[in-house]
Amino acid sequence: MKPTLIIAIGVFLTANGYAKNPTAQAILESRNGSKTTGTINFTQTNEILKIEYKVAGLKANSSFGFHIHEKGDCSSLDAKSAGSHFHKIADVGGTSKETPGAFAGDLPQIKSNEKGIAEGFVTATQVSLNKINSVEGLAIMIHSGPDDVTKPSTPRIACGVIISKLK
Ligand SMILES: [Cu+2]
Repeated sequence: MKPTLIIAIGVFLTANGYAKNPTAQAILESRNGSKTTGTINFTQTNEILKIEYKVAGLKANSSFGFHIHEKGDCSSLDAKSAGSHFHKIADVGGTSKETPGAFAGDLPQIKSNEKGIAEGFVTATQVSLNKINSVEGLAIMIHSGPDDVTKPSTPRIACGVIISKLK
């Protein structure tokens, strides 16, 4: 009887998000009349969240604000349904005039090539797929221009809800 019981507990824990390297994915939908689409894959390894992106339909050879926003709702045509940036962590260091404070969801910018494709990964430690500062169910956003804390943020051109692959 005892071996059967141990196996049953192991399956239960995995189904509840205790896998060693949790993963998630967001499929980007274009917003504000853009043609931007893409896929973002998330992998948590210990304290580091790796965020791999492949985005197409961008302006060529440019930089774009890349953030996690506080609500997993990309439904509005301007993507403002996703709210502000996720979780303020300091009073300065943010990415736009509207969000001058530093936010856990402020990620490094992404850059497009001559074909308007951005591909690569960034890592983050202020957000995770674990219970603390979890980004599961939130939105990942691409803006039409670079981050500039002295200016209002640029329009939101692509948005996707971050969905755990375990479910
Ligand atoms: Cu943003």
